[in-house]
Amino acid sequence: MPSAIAEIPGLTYSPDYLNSDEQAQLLTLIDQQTWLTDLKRRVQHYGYRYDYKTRKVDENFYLGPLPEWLTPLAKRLHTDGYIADAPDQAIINEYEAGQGIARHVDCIPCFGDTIISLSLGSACVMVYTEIATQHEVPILLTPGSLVVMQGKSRYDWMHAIPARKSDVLHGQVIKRGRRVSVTFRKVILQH
Ligand SMILES: O=C(O)CCC(=O)C(=O)O
Repeated sequence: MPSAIAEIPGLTYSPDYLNSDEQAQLLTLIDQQTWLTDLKRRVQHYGYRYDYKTRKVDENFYLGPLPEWLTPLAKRLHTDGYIADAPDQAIINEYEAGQGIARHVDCIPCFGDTIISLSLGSACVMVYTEIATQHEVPILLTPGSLVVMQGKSRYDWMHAIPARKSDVLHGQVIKRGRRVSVTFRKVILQH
């Protein structure tokens, strides 16, 4: 395990979860769907719509089951033991070079204890920040990899993708291209 990952309790990183053919097929399917354009970056929401204004999901935002083309992957993550319940929500984010996502903890009352992000396209650095200490740890996410947030990494650390065109890691400049991520979650409904 690279030492940076060991600094973040509860974080698992699995490179090459999807092989290059699987990555290309999934990216083609994603690009055949409709992108939402209300944010700076384009997104697609499945299962439940996430409301960026109220920062939550509830039963009124149910869109239907995950689409047929995404369901096998959601099930595979579950049967491979990455998540206790099969995910029922996915957000696909597209980042052109220079785009990012502000640091955040995924909605605690809305989503279960496991958040899984699959990377496609370009590599990028995700920066984890421990809330209590503001200690930052950059983690390189390569195409086909999974990053799984559970425990402290899910609840006590924020994650962000700085909006920049390249990342510098261990003195090496890594240029960014278009990255597409698929983040899987299990929704918790409040009653
Ligand atoms: O792009 C990613 O890997 C992470 C996306 C994310 O943090 C989110 O959708 O909340």
